[in-house]
Amino acid sequence: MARALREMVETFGVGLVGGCCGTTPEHLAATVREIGRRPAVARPMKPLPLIASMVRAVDLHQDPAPLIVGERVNTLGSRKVKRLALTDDYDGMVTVARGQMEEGAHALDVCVAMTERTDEREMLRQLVKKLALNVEGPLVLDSTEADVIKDALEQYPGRAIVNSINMENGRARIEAVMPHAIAHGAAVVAMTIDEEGMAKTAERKLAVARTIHRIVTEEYGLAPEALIFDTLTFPLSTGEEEFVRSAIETIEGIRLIERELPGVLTILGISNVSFGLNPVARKIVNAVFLYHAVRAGLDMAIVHPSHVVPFAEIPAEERELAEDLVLARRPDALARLIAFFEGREETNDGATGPDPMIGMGPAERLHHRILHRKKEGIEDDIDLAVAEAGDPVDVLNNVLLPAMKEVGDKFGAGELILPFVLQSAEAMKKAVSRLETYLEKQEGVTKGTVVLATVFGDVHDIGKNLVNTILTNNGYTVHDLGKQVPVNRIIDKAVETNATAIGLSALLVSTSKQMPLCVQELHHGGHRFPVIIGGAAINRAYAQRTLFVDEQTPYEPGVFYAKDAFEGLSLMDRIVDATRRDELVRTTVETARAALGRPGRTAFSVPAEAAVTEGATVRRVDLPPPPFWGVREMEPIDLDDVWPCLDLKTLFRLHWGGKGLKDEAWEALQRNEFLPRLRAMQEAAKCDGWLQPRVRYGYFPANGEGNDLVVYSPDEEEREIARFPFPRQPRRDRLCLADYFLPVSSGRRDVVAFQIVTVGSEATARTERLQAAGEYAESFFSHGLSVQTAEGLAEYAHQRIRRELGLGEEQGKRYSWGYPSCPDLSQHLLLDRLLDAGAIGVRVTEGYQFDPEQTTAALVVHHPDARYFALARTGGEED
Ligand code: THG
Repeated sequence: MARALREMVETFGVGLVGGCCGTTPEHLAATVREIGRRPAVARPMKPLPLIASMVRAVDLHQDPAPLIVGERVNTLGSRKVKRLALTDDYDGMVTVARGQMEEGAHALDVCVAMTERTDEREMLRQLVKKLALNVEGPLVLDSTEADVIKDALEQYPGRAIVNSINMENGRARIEAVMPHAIAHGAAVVAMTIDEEGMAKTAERKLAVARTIHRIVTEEYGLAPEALIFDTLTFPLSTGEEEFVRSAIETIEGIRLIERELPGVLTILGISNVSFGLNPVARKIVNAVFLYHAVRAGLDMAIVHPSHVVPFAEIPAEERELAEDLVLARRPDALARLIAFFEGREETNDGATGPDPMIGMGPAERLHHRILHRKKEGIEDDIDLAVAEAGDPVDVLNNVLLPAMKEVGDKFGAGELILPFVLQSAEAMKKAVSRLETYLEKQEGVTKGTVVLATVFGDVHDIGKNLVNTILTNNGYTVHDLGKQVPVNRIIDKAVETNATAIGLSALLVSTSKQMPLCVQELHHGGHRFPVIIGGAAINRAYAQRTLFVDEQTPYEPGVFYAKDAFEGLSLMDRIVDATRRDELVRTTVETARAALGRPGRTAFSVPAEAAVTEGATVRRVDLPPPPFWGVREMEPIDLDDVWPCLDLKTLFRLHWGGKGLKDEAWEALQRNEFLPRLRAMQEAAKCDGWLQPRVRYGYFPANGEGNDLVVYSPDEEEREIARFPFPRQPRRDRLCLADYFLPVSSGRRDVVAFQIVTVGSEATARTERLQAAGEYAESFFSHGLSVQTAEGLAEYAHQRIRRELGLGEEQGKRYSWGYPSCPDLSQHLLLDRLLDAGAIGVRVTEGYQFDPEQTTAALVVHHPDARYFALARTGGEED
């Protein structure tokens, strides 16, 4: 026996021998005699390109390539998985993982990152544990956090792939992640990103790959066979010039890396290439991209396995369209592809996972539905919950209001964006409406009554509508008087309804002056309504000044500032409670006194500059000949021509509430929520005509005179018909818009263009209808799109004017009223006179705003030196 062992040691390099149960000391003594002590034989070890789960090893070199990595067990890549993860439904995620394996995945990418949660580390550990026991395929651990990767590796009983490292912050990520990868013998995905961002060209991708290769193989001793490069790709759906060739560069990058760095592997997230396209088009584009990437040497692909269409099965025409796009073979490839697939529906896809509400009682389900914005079926749960609790008021106070409070808290913490809050409010409204059928005979279920209005002269009410939505759905009775409401109507309504408080909103500095006016009126009339104010032009300091009806006397019931709808709600909750209200009034007055009492803190003071009339001389330039003199309406405008001018970033971030998000969460929000919604709304707008783009514009003879732009009649060049005084910078370059026009003294008339664009009043009407119908989110989205479409239309008109004047890229700046160089909104009246805004259904309000709200006007300056400037800032003056 001992001799046999020696043979094993000598011929096969066994490093350790011994005995356990059944062996005796004699046997071990014989073994020691036979073998003795000898140094362990170093065995030649060739690292194999294999990964493994607990039960299965998988060759990274699949034949045929590629190795399929299932993409869907990813909270950033699947709505369903995110839902499951948010409710800690690990079994649900295991089911998705099994499905991916059944559909043909060799391995699974696993990611549980979410902005809604902070426990990614624990979640991934849990999920990895479950998956290891329930799914045969090896795992790709996808996280940006080193400690998340560390715990997952420790949990995993196989050889995993770490996804991923990069050089976005130099060596930091490598240094954070590599020690764990090495300790656990994992393979590593390295993305070709460095401090300059995602490498765009094949050469740059190779260069970044070389650097990473050197560091991880030489310094950390990673085998090239365990190093998998991801050459990353950008979506082709943007059509942006900069990215037209990105798929080609990605494919070329694979070819270069496979050639230049022997032994390493390559991987790609295929679906990225087709984000933003319709699902049918996506499948085809993905398939074509995958085909070409594999031909270039791609080893592994992250995909939705059942969505992979064999290249040979794609109809020739579709293949051609997709190849045109992927291989950048023609400039109109994107448009042709979109047109071809427009309206094509998926046959059947995406079964819905297990319902997270299984096993919940009615109260718990109500909470879940409100938090997760699921209004379908909420009425049945109200019926059940009322039956269970016996008292509808209980259901309101103990179930619905706490759920809405949680929504508000999450919004406050930046975990929810506004449209989602509105969808929760929609669910809430449906629940409350049902609840009201039980409440008919009960008195006093309202927490209080609020009279709400946007002040006189102001046409903006999206913010006020939000306040209405939140208060209504938190148990208050709201009388919403709409926009442009005069002070006396507000007060009359408050008296009539015996209001608990008055809420006032204003967007503009000019109209916000209605607020102190209202407070003065209330004070002199001896009224007792607390006032809450808010809106874009309002801040806490303004509210503090508004609180005081004269130097010493505060308006006794109080004036309070609410920065958003939820602060308004929290104020109301204190106002309806007598003790908390006294405390609130007292501290508000004290704070205001302290703030206003401090010297030099009159927050509204604009430094009084002596009027400056002289600027630097502006060089003379050739005058562009206008195509006509006077005013015209642009021929009927097709919305499809306006969409390319839409500023999506402003729409999504500012108007649709996405500004709090970044990175993956922001990307996911765009592709999962905003882009599909935008496309649907654009289609709808074209069909039912709720956006009606109209433009009036004109060219006039004009001159500068001091700080004034003087406009002359197109028919009689001698007759002055309008004069626009503009402010001049008091310091620095002393710029003033009037300078960009030939002076009167030159004896020649210059030319100025004016434009006014609107998308019509139906947009406003639609927003209001939706709001009234409780479709809060849709109303909010509609409003945002209509405002931004008006901006896009302004850009469209502007481009047209520049073209007609024959101006180059950088020439022909557009100035709208309300901006620093052109601040005086009352000049809208002059513009109205010049262009006859009424001809396209626009009028100017008493506050000098346009009605309908989705209207904007501008003047266009052809002078090549014209630039945007601010007035009194001390730093850089570019606006
Ligand atoms: N490289 C590496 N890792 C990656 C990526 C990569 N991990 C994540 C991602 N990119 C790959 N995973 C996905 C997952 C899903 C989708 C795309 C890429 C996807 N999801 C649908 C969508 O957003 O339209 C799903 C919608 C839904 O069901 O909710 O397309 O590039 N190393």
